[in-house]
Amino acid sequence: MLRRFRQHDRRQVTDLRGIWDFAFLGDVDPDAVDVTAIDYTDRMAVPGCFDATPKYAGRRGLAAYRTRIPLADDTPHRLVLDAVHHWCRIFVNGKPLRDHVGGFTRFATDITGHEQGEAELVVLVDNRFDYARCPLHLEYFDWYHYGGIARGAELHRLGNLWIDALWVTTEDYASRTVKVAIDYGATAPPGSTDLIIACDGDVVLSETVDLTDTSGRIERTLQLRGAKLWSPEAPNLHMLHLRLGDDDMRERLGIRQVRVDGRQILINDQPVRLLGFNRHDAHPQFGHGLPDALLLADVQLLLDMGCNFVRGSHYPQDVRFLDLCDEAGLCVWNEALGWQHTAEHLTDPRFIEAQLAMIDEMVAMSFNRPSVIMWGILNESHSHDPACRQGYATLLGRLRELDPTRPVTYACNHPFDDVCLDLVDIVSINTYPGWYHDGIEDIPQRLDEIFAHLDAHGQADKPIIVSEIGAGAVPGWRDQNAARWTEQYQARLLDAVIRHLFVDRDRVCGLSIWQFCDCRTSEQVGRILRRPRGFNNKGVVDEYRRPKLAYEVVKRHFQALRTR
Ligand code: ADA
Repeated sequence: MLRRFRQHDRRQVTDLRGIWDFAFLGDVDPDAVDVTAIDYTDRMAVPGCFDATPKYAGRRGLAAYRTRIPLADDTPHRLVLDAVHHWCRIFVNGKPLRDHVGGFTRFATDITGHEQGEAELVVLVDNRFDYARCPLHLEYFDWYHYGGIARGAELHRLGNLWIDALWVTTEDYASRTVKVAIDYGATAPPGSTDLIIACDGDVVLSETVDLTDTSGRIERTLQLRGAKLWSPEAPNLHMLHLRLGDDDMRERLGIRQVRVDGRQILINDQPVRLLGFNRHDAHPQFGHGLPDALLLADVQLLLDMGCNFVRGSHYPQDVRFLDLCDEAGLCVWNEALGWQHTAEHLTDPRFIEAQLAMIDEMVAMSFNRPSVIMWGILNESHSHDPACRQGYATLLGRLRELDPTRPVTYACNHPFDDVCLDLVDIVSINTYPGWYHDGIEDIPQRLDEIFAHLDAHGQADKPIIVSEIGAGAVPGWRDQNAARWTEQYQARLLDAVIRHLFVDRDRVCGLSIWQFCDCRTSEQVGRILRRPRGFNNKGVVDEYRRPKLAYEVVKRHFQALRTR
């Protein structure tokens, strides 16, 4: 994928981003489509979302994307797509290779048994809501679900021996000790193979390994003396370059350890106060397929406001955005896709299976990013319903199994009767005093009531993050009454929130304001009637990133707090 560095020297990688052939097929069954008989009457950008373009705005159905791919020889090749929303089926030369459920995560399609030469790649993409086929994207969620090949696209020639995945873990930041786990694949047992690892150009390991199987894992521990540490204040990065036989891979490394200690979150044993926003990865003109420049512009705005934290609400983050957060020192809460799920979903094996698959992909695509400091799931789902507890335990358990190095959490909006908080390392609360209930003057009392209850019910020795709080402001709306929906009201509310959390009190170790930018919401009538313009207007910038009055209020507070 587009990385801020060249990831392979020896491996042949073809960047498939660009303009593909496109056809909107409409309300048809994917099983009824003859992909060899599609009339491609249009074209579409990849990355991009077809329903963010004028011709297909607001439309839902099956679409076909087509391009040509160079199969260099008959050795295994791998198509890597970073996100296809919400469901897709992959064809090479008319042959279906796989389906994929859910957007926002990177997935691979292996191409084998083919002939050398240029091949036709077709991706059928479906942005309809169909719980049976794709239980992850549901229409009632409070954001617009765009459809398309929304992020990167690459074709990798794997050859006969390849690095399948690379996992880099800081074992001990003080001694700069890191563990490197290399998963490899091969068409036949490779036998004696060179393994060379360099860090910032200096060889730190060179040996011959005996690979006796067609797949396996090689683990090595490296002590990178003199390496600099990664932290929000000093986001130092180093570059590992591996060679295994004829394959190679670069991966950036941020040496840091995250842990929870009592009410604090520590990075390299230093307490960190997380100040930031929830951010939807969306834009009216690009859907979820943001161009690189916009991703950087968002990071620059977050830094301008003095942020060191961003919650990727409510789905796995784009690896390009994470690369920028790695460099900027923005800590990221990365979460699996989910929104106000009930026991109906959490006791449905198909829903749990789809969630587990997405968690596996989210961890694999973002494991090596130092900016990702915590994992989340199931935003505001029914963690107060005992029938949901097993679902929470299963998903949080998977995260801990895949990655014991990062704390886990979920955003809870039932703080007074939650029954799953013992399962998390960090207690995260979504609450909207002064917006959905009460007035701005009630905010301190309402927040303190929540903290008191949590501390009295088993959470006294855990960090608390206020993971959502805020107010709506229609962009440009200012009024003498300064009531709800005005920019004045939003600014006054956020001023009161930040003062109480970090000036008057110190119980919480983090805040992610809801939200960074306005975003289009669902067109379901029950949702849109409560969202002026059909947008969630709680951003401190609008959907085109134009600042509201609250922007300067947050900037003044966060910048002052960062120096304290
Ligand atoms: C919830 C939800 C957000 C958004 C917010 C709001 O907290 O997690 O996605 O819908 O409410 O704007 O009301």
